[in-house]
Amino acid sequence: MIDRLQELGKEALEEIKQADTVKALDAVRVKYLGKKGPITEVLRGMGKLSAEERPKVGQKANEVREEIQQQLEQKTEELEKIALEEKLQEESIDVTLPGKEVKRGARHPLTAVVEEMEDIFIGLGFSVTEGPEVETDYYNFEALNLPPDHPARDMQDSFYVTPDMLLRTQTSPVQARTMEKFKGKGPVKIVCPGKVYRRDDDDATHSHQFMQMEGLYVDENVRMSDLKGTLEAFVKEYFGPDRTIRLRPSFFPFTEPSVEVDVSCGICGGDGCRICKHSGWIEVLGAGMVHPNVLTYNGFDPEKYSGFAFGMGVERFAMLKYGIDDIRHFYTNDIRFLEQFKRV
Ligand code: 2NL
Repeated sequence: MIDRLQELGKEALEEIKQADTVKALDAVRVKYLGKKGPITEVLRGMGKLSAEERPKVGQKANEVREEIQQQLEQKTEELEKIALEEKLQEESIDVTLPGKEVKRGARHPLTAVVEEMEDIFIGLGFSVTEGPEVETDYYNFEALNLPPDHPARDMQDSFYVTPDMLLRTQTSPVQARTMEKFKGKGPVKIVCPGKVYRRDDDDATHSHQFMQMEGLYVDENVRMSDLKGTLEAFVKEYFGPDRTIRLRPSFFPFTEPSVEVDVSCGICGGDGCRICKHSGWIEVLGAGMVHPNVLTYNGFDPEKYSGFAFGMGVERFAMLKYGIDDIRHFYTNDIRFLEQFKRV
């Protein structure tokens, strides 16, 4: 019996050695130390032994059992340690790895320029007002002193939606609507940015859809000098304090008198270069004193009120500031073009 126990012990230790999971070890435990295991069975058969043999076999059985128990514990500890290490290895994070790049978007350059222009005019006391892009003939033309037979109303020059509705050709209808809303009581001091549409063939300097920003100031005693001071302040803020403006006589149906506004060339400082066509000046916008007919049409008494108005192309201002040579860049949306304005 002692030999049998010795053998069982050997077998058990060998199986413990082979076991490579906690589960396998458990199976070994049940197999050798369980109630139906061989050692229990040997102990059960001890009744048949002589009084002399009994304690010897009992002692051996205990020894073997203790040995197995101890080996099981040790091996369990070992396996648990290996399992923990594997788990730690698996879950380890290399904090020195570079992070994943997060692609950031950016404002479209025209949005950025419109917002910068708005900020400047807000600083000068203007409010920002927007309105519909599909307009009636009345607000787009008639309210602005363009009678039905005026050449600017030629069907060939505008996108008509119905005989009476068209895509606005300038943002002035927003100003006309605002004046109407004010019911003849000033002051009205607004800038109106937005998309406008003209039936032009697209090229480097023309686009059938472009952005405009118009301004309107109607109050008692608004003078030409107010217009000049406002535009000069705007240009210095937008292009830089070294730049100046000059006004030249011009004509628009909605203003009288009307002016064309030039800004001094930022490349040559006024000496003359290729950019300013050797004149030292660059034409940037049109303006004038609001025509009395326009005041009357929109409910303001021209005897009591006067006003100035101006209109400028946003693309032109953006092109001059950032050295862009083709208006189509704003609308083809090549990512290589747009990415250059991430910090603007
Ligand atoms: C340009 C410059 C201009 C206006 C727009 C305007 C608006 C109202 C009354 C009077 Cl409600 N004028 N806008 C004035 C002068 C010039 O635009 O180059 N346009 C083709």
